[in-house]
Amino acid sequence: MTQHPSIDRTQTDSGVMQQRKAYYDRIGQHKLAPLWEVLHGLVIPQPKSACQPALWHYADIRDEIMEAGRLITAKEAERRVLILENPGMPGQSRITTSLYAGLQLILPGEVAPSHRHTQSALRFVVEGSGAFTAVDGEKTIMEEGDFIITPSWTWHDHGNDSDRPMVWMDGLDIPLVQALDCSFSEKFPEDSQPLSKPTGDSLARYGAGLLPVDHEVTTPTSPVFNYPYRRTREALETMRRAEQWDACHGLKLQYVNPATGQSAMPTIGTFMQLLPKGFDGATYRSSDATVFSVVEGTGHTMVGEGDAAQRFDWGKRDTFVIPSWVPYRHVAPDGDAVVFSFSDRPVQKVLGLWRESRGNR
Ligand code: 1HN
Repeated sequence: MTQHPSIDRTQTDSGVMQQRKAYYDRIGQHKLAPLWEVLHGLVIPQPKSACQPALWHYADIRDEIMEAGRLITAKEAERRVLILENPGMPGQSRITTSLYAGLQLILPGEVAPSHRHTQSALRFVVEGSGAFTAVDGEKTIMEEGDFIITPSWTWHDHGNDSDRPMVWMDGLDIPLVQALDCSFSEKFPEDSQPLSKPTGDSLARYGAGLLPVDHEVTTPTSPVFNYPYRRTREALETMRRAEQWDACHGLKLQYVNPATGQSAMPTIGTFMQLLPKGFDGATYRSSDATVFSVVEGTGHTMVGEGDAAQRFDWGKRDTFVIPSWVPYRHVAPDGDAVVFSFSDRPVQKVLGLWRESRGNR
């Protein structure tokens, strides 16, 4: 077999390497680079993420959250939030590769001033009762376990007229929007936006299994912006009687936009699941890294496989994150557990990228 002299193996390898290096330097001057040096890192056989599994016990961090309340006001901070930073991506303000999460504190009497941005946000109430958020001219009072949406480019401000601190988890598509270079934002001229709708209007109008007769879908985000936990919990409690348990998820529901049947938010999928007492889940993995927030009960999640497996023991108000394609299984030995979660699944699905697998496949 004849070979091109320049890649003749009889030449010393180091000679070839030197020639290649010189070549790479030369083409670099033309803003060119050799794909063959990077191809195997670009197109890998399965996800290998910088995102690491991580767990935040609320009891370990609550004092530090409250300390932030003594060090800076919500108004000065604009948003007084401790970022839940993935330990595999320090300094990058992200909990997964595509999503941001943080814990926001709002004290009695405080206001977080009105602004809007292209990033979509969710709030998941972790502690407290009676604080409010206003979105697009409507106020909603928030309770533990409520899932609230701030759609892209809607004015939003928060306040706390209750007599207790409120802490919620923020989930935003910041890294996703950053990757697309389409962050826009602006401040509202006053702290609070004017209210144009009665409290509860959206839930009544769009969240009662009905829609206004002439409703037209103009945005991908759900017109319901507070999904009260009371209703979600009741759905799970009624459905459990059917005893149709999923081997991996127990009883898991997804929040939907009632006007489209799609996910409630276009970029973030949101879920609530019930793990009944004694649940010993089968192994599961999916390509959407997922953030979990425990609403009720205790349990543990086995993360990873073999010697690398970790056990995350969790209880009420704890947060944990499972990276893309890392196998895990949930266990709830001591009682019922209810767990909220979110991920970029809707984005992966619309792009035809999403995958899941069950068991040890
Ligand atoms: C934001 O607007 C909020 O409105 C919370 O409460 C967290 C993190 C980054 C950028 C904007 C909020 C945020 C945020």
